[in-house]
Amino acid sequence: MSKISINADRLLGRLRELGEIGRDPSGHLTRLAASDADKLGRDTFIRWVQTAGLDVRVDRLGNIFGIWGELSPDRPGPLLVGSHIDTVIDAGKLDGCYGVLAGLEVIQTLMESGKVPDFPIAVAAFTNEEGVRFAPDMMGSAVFAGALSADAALGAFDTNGSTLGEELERIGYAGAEPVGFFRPRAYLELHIEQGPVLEREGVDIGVVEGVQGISWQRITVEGQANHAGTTPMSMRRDAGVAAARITTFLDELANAGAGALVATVGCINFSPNAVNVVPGKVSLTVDMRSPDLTILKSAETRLAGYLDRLSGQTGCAISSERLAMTDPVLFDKDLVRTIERVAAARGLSSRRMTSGAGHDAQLLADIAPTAMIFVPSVGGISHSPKEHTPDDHLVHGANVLLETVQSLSLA
Ligand code: HGY
Ligand code: MN
Ligand code: MN
Repeated sequence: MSKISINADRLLGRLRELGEIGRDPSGHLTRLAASDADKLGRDTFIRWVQTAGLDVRVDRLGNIFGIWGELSPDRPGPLLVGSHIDTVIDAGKLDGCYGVLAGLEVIQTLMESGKVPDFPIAVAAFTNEEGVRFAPDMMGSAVFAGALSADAALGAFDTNGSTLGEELERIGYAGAEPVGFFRPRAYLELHIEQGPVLEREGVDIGVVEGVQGISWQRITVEGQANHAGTTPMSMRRDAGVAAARITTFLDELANAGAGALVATVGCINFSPNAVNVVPGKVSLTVDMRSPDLTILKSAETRLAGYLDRLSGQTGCAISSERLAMTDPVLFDKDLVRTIERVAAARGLSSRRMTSGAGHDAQLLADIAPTAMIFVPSVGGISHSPKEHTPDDHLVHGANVLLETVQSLSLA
């Protein structure tokens, strides 16, 4: 198979251009799912997909697909590449976007090479991977893979009381295609590592064998709002104190897990949130993860037991609502080996690893042979404007995706 390479300037230019869409006046980048900024990002991606000559299809969840070749109900589906273009708050410009734009670049490069694959190849931008505005995360891919009903997803509320379905209608991305209108023959996702391993070890490519499990909860603590000066400590039911103890409990639980468990409280809201009022109510979110489902479930049980005890100690009513639970997955062994072989053939060092971050691939793995390719993250930083990967690494990763797709689709 002759060696071809992607058009690096085109990919890097598009990453920069998409990375400027959704910046606020202070320069923070935020494109939450189904927001106006997300619409602008989607419109830009579709413009590039159309320019490349692909057939654009959008499903009911707003998942966008650019397809090269004819889908046929009586033949296996397309080889699918992709990721997501929605972001967290004050985000970097690579998380998700790199996999979508490199996927488009790979297809465009193959089209320009004059090679004709044995079957269709498609690129996907899945809706609401981050789950910041509408829970759970990986929502578009979960519905596409049949792990979540379209009605449940479209009925998810954001904090303003809007549903995802209403917002997709509003931005013009409530697509005509039924969810799951095709089944991919395989799925490959290129992504930044978002962790410190590859950089620390000086390795070019992460060959991802699987993704750890994710448990999200929203915990509500109800105490009693009261005067911060006159109320004796013995009479207080301070929801803020209970929330602080939950946060430190989780930190101690994770640190006792010797790396097999991670946990954080990412959001916390006090009510009435006034300097001179004992907080009457606190709402907080819990994100726990482990590659071992037994450890993750045990952590959930330990937390539930702690909340019961804490309620008795503080006199606060404490309730918990599950926001997301995605099991750990292992990827397709043959695909993993192919990626490893391609990296070596391109003179790149690689190492096998498990993803600490959740990805659409975690859901696609249920319906198709799936694997992921990582490139290093500087300082292991992501979900931050400091997120960065040097251009040469971005190009290496895209060429590994290209050659992996070639080896799967061109005899
Ligand atoms: O939360 C995650 O791991 C992913 O970035 N959605
Ligand atoms: Mn991502
Ligand atoms: Mn992310």
